[in-house]
Amino acid sequence: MKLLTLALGMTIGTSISSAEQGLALVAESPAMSKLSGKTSSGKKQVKAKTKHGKAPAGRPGESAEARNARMKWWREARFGMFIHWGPSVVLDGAYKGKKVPGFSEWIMAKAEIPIAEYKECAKQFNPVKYDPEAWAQIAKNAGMKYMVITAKHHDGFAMFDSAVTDWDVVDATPYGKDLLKPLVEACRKQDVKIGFYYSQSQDWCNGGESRLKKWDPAQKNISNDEYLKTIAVPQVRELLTGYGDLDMLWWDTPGKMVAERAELFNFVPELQPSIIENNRLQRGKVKGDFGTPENEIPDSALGFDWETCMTLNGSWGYKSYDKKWKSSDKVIQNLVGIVSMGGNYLLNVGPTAEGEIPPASVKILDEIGAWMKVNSEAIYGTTTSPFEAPEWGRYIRKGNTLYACVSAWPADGTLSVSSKGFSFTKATLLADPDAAINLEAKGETLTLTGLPEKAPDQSVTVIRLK
Ligand code: H79
Repeated sequence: MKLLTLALGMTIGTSISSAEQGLALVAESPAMSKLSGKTSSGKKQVKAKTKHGKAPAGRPGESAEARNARMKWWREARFGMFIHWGPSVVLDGAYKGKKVPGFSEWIMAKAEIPIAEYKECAKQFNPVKYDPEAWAQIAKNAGMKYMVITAKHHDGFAMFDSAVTDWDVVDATPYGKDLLKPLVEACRKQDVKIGFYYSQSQDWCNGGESRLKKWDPAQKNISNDEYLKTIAVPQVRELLTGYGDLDMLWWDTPGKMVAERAELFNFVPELQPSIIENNRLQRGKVKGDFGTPENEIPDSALGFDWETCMTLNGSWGYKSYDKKWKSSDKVIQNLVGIVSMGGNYLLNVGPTAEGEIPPASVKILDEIGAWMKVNSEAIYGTTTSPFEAPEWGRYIRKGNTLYACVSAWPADGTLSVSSKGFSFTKATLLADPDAAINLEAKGETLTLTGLPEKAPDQSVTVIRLK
């Protein structure tokens, strides 16, 4: 399976020289780890040929001022939780006794399961342990400011009570209750922003598009256009009218969504004036508010709003035997790398059929949360810096403050920091604010000395320069 087409375009161990570029701290996918090299600092360093296209156009006719106001919370938030959940998790990544490689939410297509058979999953989808308050708490503890949950994935199953199909949680499962409503309420209560993922074109059970060739005659009953009109459009309307003000709509996948088809969803901003949409509604990824690198980190700022979404192991949906968890250190380094390039990080969890976020995921998120409790001022509301990424880590800026985010701690207690345009008088270790650090300015460089021998934080140690 080819996880990332992008990995093919990478060169190995190249150093990145132009301003505002950072090291691409990439997700460890099989495809990438094969190609990625090590730098002298021991970190993986990959120069990825990115294909993030042009800036999403935003909303037609919207002023820059209005767009900035609408994007404000999202640009400050920087870190969110993605939740992939649905009846496919019942299969736990296996069909007829055989493991099916790849993303577990793709199992129906990969194993070519007939609709009638796949629908049996829903009869066993009974998440009695579902505790949306606890989920919102887990996200909040990790320092995540928003959440995006699959309202409908490519299998077409609606996680809400849809009037246009029985292929939904209320009609097709023993659980019988809307799964989205209590999560929206829990998020609002805990001040976590909430958005819905909606697969608007691909739909393997209701007759929508399929990226892989259709495998069941029952899928061919209606055309794509009829599908959009009878299922996708009314369902998006249900989502935008049944849950109060939503913060985001996360479209996926734009394959056959030519302009005329995307226009069917022009009612979205009319119904929800402040909602933020990603760039995956329309083919060519021209519409929307932000770009969406998937399981991949660009190697430089993109010049527009963007968000990397990423799995914590190798699957979006739950798969008990996928134990390739990224370490919390890696995830923290990813977060810092992304934020240093002006992006957001949407990190995925895949709850079980019973309704629990896997303990292994919670453990990683707790560790990230511990780091965030000390260092989050270098994450929220920050921007890119004017400097290229140094050997030892990343720069992140907030006004006149520069955060030196150090992942390769200097053995000699000395660190060279770019300082052109700033006038720093104080350096503070966020993890140890009372530690004395000496500053010596020389030209466009600041030298910090007297740093502790051991890194206060093994993932990323943040030094605030004011
Ligand atoms: O929801 C997650 C994925 O299921 C979804 N987007 C993220 C957020 C996604 N849909 N399509 N894709 C990702 C890319 C398609 C990958 C594919 Fe394949 C390559 C489809 C067929 C070949 C991987 C391998 C998935 C199935 C087989």
